[in-house]
Amino acid sequence: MSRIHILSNRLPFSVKNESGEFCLEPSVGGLATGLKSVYKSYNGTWIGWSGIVSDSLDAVASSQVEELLNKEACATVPLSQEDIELYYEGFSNKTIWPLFHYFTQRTEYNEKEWGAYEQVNRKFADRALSVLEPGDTIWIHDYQLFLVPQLIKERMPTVTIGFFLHIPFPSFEIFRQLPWRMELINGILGSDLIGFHTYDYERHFLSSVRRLLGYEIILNKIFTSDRVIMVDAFPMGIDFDRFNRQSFLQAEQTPMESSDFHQELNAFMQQSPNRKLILSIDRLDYTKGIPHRLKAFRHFLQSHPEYHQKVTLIMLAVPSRDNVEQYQILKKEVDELVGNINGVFGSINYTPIWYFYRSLPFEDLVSLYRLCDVLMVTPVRDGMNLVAKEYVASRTQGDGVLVLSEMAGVAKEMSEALIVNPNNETEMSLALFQALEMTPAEQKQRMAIIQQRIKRYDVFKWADDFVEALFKVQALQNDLAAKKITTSIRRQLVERYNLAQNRALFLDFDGTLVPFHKDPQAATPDSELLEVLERLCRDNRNHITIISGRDKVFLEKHLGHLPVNMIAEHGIWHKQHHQAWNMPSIVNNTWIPDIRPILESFVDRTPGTFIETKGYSLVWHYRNAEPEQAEKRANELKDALTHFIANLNIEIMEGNKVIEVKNGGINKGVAALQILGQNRPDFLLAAGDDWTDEYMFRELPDHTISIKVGLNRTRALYKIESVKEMRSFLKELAWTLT
Ligand code: ADQ
Repeated sequence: MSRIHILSNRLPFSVKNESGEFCLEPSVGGLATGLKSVYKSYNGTWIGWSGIVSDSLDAVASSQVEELLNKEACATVPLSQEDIELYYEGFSNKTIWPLFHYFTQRTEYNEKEWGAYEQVNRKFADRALSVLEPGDTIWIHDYQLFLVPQLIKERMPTVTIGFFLHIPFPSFEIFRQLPWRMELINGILGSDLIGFHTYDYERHFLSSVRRLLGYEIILNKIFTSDRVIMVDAFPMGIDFDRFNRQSFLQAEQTPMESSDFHQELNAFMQQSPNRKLILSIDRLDYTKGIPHRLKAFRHFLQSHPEYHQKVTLIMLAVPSRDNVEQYQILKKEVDELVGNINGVFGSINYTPIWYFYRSLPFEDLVSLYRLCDVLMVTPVRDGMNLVAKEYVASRTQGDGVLVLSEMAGVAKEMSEALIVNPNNETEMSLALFQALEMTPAEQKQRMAIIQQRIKRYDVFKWADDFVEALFKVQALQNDLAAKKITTSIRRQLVERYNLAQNRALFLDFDGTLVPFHKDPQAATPDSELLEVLERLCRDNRNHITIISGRDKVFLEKHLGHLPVNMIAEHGIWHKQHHQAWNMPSIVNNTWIPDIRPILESFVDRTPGTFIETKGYSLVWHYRNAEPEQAEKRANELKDALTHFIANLNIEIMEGNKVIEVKNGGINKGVAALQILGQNRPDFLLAAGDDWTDEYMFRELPDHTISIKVGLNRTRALYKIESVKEMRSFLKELAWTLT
């Protein structure tokens, strides 16, 4: 079984210096716990930054830290103060973080920080490569390391790479604003499996891939020229049992056994038994909607005076990224709002908001989750939000209400919560009222459903699912690669070619000999291709046929000077070399005036599409159109045409980003057999890239060396990755010494 390594910005330990002695303190967060179980059981290493800047350690100290971490199967990536400022606080948190959370006005674009991001990603990749062995698996985490998958894949292609994004992936209209969008997207696509918290983020990502790179996407698989990449949603869970157990434990504790914080809370509740508590917990971040929540609470107090003295908001904000100016500004805004609300609605014995700007130990966090009647999680954007899940896991009493923003990934899993729009103060205030008034029976009913779900899909199940999907993608790639022409198969084919005395080669044009181009008229043979074809033709044992969907004018213009056979329009026109073009089957084009207006109406309604008129067929091209709209229109067009063609002897054929209407019964398979005639070659090769070529693979005799260019399913005997590879193979044949 292959080893699985983890790569993340931070290692799952904090390094402490206690009176000159370094020691490690393990992170107890859910993610660290879930992933520890993965890398430990698969014998891997966790690679990341230790949390101490390298300039603050001398050589002896840094090797001590390194040694301590090695004992825990961790490998460190040293980062300097400058790295942290430019790569982490800079590009990661001033560019990607705000942009991916839709805060375009806060997004800064800084060349120097981008340079540092690239350079630090390279450091992470280098460190990973020093640990990785061919065939290993690595799971990379989050937006700080977008470029690493590609950097690893380029240098060690046999490593299986998983990538999980913990924050939202924004819609294309947002993502496109990034000057380095191509670098970022190509970086992620070095992965074999890409995971997001929700289907929406997955959808946005696929849409960016489609628009920026034009790769073929079938369901959740991306087909690049040489690989297939799987994309899926894995909603991250928490260590449910840990919160649940702690909560049960606290229910049984005597006051003396519990923490000071817990005792203080209990004392307060005894003095004010009718007080309802609302909880709010986040890192102090502008994505979390803290000011919005405070304003909604103010709105609630204004509209419900009957609740004065009867409700308290406990607001916990964990200091976060406080070196970044925007976070300092937010802190000031929150301080002022809290002061204002407490000033207006408070009295000597009533403080509406208890505000804590600090982190709390786990036990105290659970005390709060247990004690508070309502949890308000109302971020303006949040990848998932684990606080909501932790609250649910801690409600061993079975009651409690969640007021949840629809902008948090977690809302997708908790439709039983009260779902609100965080920008709608009135709605949030109403939801708060509804939460406070909800009967215990209804609370329990809603909570039970959520609890079941969160318990089942915990962080361990999440990690297991991701790992299982990694194995699945490995198997899929092996399956797709099963027909790949290996070096030894290639050698055998060249040998067979050398021994043969009568060779026939059927070669498709677009996608096989030349790559696709936005403008089909610009996809012409270049000098390299012409040289290969000329050279192949020079050997009089070779009979080359270019078999294409192109019209005869195009083929004649670009290849007419070569002694090759040509088949145009998928088989309507034939030309044996040195002879004139002829039409071996009876076809007509009287249907064209009836069908053309249908295609024209689709061109009018779908910008970027156009009609190509060949002698006996019509083609609607949609490669340059907005991809999602074009796919939809392509289906509509097929539908519309089906009604019309029933009584005409014509058929619809779908190629690569084209829909072609042509005479029935004519295809590349029939055409290839006609060209072959009585000839019985002892080396017969057919190569093509799309399903119009599958006719050829089906009709030609069994001993044909059929080659599919690309990775999709095929009836061909072999697959070759790309046009480039195909050319290299043909070159080898052309230059072989016989
Ligand atoms: P975060 O933005 O950090 O995570 P979240 O998922 O809510 O957001 O996790 C916060 C964690 O910090 C929780 O485990 C919580 O218990 C803890 N915490 C918060 N306040 C605390 C306090 N005062 N004291 C102690 N602990 C406190 C990013 C993304 C999220 C995504 C996670 C995981 O922004 O959208 O859910 O990663 O993928």
